[in-house]
Amino acid sequence: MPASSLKINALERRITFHADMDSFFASVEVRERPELKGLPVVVGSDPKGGPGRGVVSTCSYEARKYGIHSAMPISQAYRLCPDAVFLPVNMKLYAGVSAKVMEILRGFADRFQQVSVDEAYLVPGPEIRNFEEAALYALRIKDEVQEQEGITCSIGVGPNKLIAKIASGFQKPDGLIVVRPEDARKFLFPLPVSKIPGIGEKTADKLKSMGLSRVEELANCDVQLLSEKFGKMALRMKQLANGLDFGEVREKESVKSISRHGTFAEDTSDPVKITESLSMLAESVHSSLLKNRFLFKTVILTVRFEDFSTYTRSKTIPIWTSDFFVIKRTAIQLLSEFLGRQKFRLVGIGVTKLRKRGEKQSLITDF
Ligand code: TTP
Ligand code: MG
Repeated sequence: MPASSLKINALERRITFHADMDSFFASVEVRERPELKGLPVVVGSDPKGGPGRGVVSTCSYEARKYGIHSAMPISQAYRLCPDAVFLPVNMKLYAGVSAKVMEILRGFADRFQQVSVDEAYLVPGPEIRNFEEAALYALRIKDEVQEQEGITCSIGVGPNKLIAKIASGFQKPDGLIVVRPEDARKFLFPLPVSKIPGIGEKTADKLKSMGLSRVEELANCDVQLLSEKFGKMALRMKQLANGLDFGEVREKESVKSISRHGTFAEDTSDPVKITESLSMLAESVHSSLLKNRFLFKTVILTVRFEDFSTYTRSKTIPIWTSDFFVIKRTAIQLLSEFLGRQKFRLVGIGVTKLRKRGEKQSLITDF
C-alpha cells in the first residue's frame, strides 16, 4: 500500500470531538452572579489591594483583554486591571458544575474520556456519519451545556484527538471548528509548533534552534535529524505534525482498585478460619469486578495481627483476568509467609491494575 493512502486511512478513522469550557471557573462565577456579566472577573488568590501573593486560576475573556491569564501572579493581574472583580477559588462549586457538564457530554458519546475538570473527548455513535452531521451534533452539545448549566464551551471536531483538541482552542470562546481529514494538514501547518500538545516551551525552543518554528517545518523535517535531538519521541512528533494521532478515546478508569477487608470476631491463628475468610472476601471482590466489567493484573493481601502490626503483599500475574480462583489462589499463596506467627485480627484482599473488559490497549501512548 502506498504511504499516502495509509495516511489518509489513518486520518479518516473516527470523528472525534474535544469540548472545553470557556474560562471555566470565571464563567461559573458569572453564572452565579449575573450582575458580573461583561465585567473583567479574575478568579484566584486574594490580591490584597496589590501586594497579594499567589496566582490567577483563570479570568473572564473581558479580563484577558488586559493581558491577564492563568498562572500569572495575582499582584501583576491587579496592576493590569485594579478595577477587575477579584474572586477566591470556590472549588466545591466548580467540581459540582464539572460533574454535571461531564454527564451531559457523556450522554452524547459512544466513547468518552474526561481529561481535566473542564474538557473531554468524545466519539459519537455510528448515527453521526460525516463531518456535516458532526457539526450539527456539536451545536446541539453546545446548546445543551448552555441550557442546562448556563455556561459556554468551545468544541473542536476532527479525525482524531490531536486535531479535535487544537481545533477546540482555535476560536474561543463559544467556538466551533470542524476540521475534515483532507484539511488537517492545511489547518495545522501554519501554527507554531507549541500548539501541538506535548510540545512545551523547552521543546519548542530546541526546535526553533533547529530552524523549526511552524508545524509545517516540523512535518517536513528529516526524522533522522529530529531523532538526534529527541530520540524515540522524534517519530511521534513528526506524526503529530502531519496530523496523525493514533490515540484512542477511552475512559480513564477512576476506580483504581477494589478491595474487601474483614475483622475476625475474635483474633485467630486457625489457618482454616483464615483461609475461609479469604475465600469469602475473594468472592465479594470477584462479584464487584464482574459488575463493573473489570479485569485485573495484581492481587494484594493485607494482614493485621493482634498487636495491630499490618502488612501488605502483592503479586502481579502475566495476564489480564477476572478469574475468581486466581484471586483466591494468589491471596492464599501470599498468606503462607504469615501463618504460624501471631494471631490474626484482620485480613483483606484487593485487586488493582484494573482495566475495562473488551478495551484494547493503545499501542502508542499519549505524548
Ligand atoms: P482551562 O480550560 O485551561 O482554562 P479556562 O477554562 O479557564 O479558559 P479557556 O476558555 O481558555 O479554556 O482550565 C480550566 C480551569 O482550570 C480554569 O477555569 C481554572 C483552572 N486552572 C487553574 O486553576 N490554573 C491554571 O493555570 C489553569 C491553566 C487552569
Ligand atoms: Mg477551559
